[in-house]
Amino acid sequence: MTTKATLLGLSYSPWTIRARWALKHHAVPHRYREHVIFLGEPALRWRARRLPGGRATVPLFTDGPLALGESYAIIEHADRVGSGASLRADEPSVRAWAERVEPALQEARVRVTRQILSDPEALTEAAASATPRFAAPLFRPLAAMGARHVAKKYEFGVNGETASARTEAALDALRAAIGDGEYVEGGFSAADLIAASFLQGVRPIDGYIRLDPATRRAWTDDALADRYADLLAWRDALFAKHWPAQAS
Ligand SMILES: N[C@@H](CCC(=O)N[C@@H](CS)C(=O)NCC(=O)O)C(=O)O
Repeated sequence: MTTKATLLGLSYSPWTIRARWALKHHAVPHRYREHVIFLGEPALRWRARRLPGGRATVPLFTDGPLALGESYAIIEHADRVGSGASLRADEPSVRAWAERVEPALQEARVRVTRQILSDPEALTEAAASATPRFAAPLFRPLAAMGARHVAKKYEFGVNGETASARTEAALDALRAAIGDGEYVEGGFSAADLIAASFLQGVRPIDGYIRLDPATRRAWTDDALADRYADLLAWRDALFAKHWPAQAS
């Protein structure tokens, strides 16, 4: 591949999954690079230096002078320049889903970060993203610094009651929108990418996106997974039908 376009992301994270899905769906040439939380922050800031203000986050798509630091902007870009059926990212009813699930994603971030901090195995797995596997247990303190870095960056405490009311509200809205149908907004659209990737925070998808066991546990909420098993089944079917198989 000769393209210089790059998507920097966290492969298991909902925001990255939806952006990556859109790029793949539209066959937008790019290479994918995995971000390393905390240690990768200086490189992320450097890549994001052209973005106006705010936090440097992933997914981050860069292509020459173009830098897109919001997952929805990446979806819109893919919809504009790519090939294949439109994801209707410019339709207000489709776009609204990004805002609808955002408070729930914030809840997931808090829950997952606290969970990882409290689980030595999950910390070992996080450390393994930056060190050789055999040495990873020694680097748990570094992984814990990474988790605390996330808490500080996104302004929440590492202790306390974990809320799920916003997640439940988003899940109920999603259930009502899908009803007996196949898609969130009529036909396959960016709303489905957003909804399916949001469900990572209930129970991560199996078989498409690699996740180590303790990290998978941290992302799983068993009570919600039981209550919203219908949505997880919907998500699994959507991945089976629409997740593009080609590598990148
Ligand atoms: N509004 C942003 C939110 C992205 C976001 O929250 N990214 C987080 C989770 S993937 C992140 O970059 N975390 C790692 C870090 O900040 O180092 C978007 O839609 O792209």
